[in-house]
Formats: sequence, structure tokens, C-alpha cells
Amino acid sequence: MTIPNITLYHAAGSRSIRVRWTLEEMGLPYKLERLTLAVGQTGGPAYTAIHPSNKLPAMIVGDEIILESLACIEYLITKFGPTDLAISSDHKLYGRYLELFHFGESGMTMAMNLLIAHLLLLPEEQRSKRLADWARSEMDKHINYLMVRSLGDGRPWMIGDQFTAADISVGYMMFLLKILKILPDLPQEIRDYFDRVTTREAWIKSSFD
Ligand SMILES: N[C@@H](CCC(=O)N[C@@H](CS)C(=O)NCC(=O)O)C(=O)O
Repeated sequence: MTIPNITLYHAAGSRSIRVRWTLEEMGLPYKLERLTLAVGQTGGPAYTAIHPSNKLPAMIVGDEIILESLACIEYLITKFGPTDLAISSDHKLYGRYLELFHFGESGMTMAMNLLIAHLLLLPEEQRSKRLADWARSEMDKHINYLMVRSLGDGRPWMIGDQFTAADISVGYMMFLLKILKILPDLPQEIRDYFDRVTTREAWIKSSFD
């Protein structure tokens, strides 16, 4: 198969890690365009033509622009698979795979973004302890969800023994919880999971810079 040129717009620490991690796991060739994260103005006006809200990631494949980290992952898997990162629709774990893949972004993002804003990003005088506390209690619910629906039974990866794109989706969120210094307070199964994630070569390559 001829693989068109793939360019990933990336900044260290951002959700573009998920896409780079997928590219690395799949062994696909790509070029990185490095941007500096700047809330609301990442990449400046030139980048607005690629991403209308100046967020990361953006991926260009051939002449097609793909936005949203999970859409980028799904695009790569579907276009350039087959890959063990995906579970096929005839597999008995397909539903759980899809659920956990989307949970990493759709389920967890509101609480995560509030925590990032009110513990880290906003100037001190604009931070709200009440919002941060509320987001923290929501995050505890999400962690409980992951324990009940996945890691609580001691499995190594989101859907069992196979590392999949669901791990790329959720594993990145665990990285943000580490940055927020919340990870050490989470159940042992979650901490062990993040240890497993961070030993993967593709993770190390994608998250380092
Ligand atoms: N749901 C989007 C979220 C994109 C997003 O919020 N990206 C962050 C970095 S992780 C960003 O660009 N922030 C800069 C800003 O909000 O201006 C995705 O998964 O791609």
C-alpha cells in the first residue's frame, strides 16, 4: 500500500501525543510540525487555516486535514491497518473497546480540563477552589468507572491482554493526572497501568518532546 505523506502538528504534553503514539505503534512514517501550546492562539493565524480553534492535534494526510485526536487515531487505524490496536466489529470485546476508546476523551475531558484550568493554567487569582474540588470529585467517578469497567480485575490493558487504541486514549489521560499530581492518590491498579504504559517504546518516543 502506498502511504501518503502524513504531517502531525504537535506540541509536547498535548493531545497530539496520542496521534504520534499511534503512528509509532503502527510504524507509519510521518513528519512533525512542532508548535508551542498557547491557549487560544497555538500556531498563530497561519495555523487557524488548518485548525479553526487553534488546538492540537491536527493531522494532514495527503491533502486531507483531520482534527480531533481520536478521529485521527481512528483514521490511521482504518486507512492503514489492519493493526492490533483495533478490535474488529465481529469480536466479542468490540463494544467495550469502542466504549473505553471514547471514554478517554468524551467521558473524561470536562473534569480534566477544569482540573487543568483551576489547578495549573489560570493565574492564581482566577482559579476557583470550588470548581477544582467539583472536578476532582467527578474525576474520582471516572476513575471508579475505569476500575469497574476495566482495570479493577487486574487486567494489563483496557480491554484485557491486548494493548489497543483504547489504551492510547485513556493512557494519555493518566499522563495528565500525573502532571496534576493526582496519580499517586489513585488505586494501585491505575498506577500500575500507567507504569505499563510508560514502558512502551512508542509512548517514550511520543511523549518525550
Ligand atoms: N477534543 C480535542 C481537544 C483538543 C485540545 O483541547 N487540545 C489542547 C491541547 S491537549 C489545546 O490545543 N489547547 C490549546 C487551547 O485550548 O487553546 C482533541 O481530542 O483533539
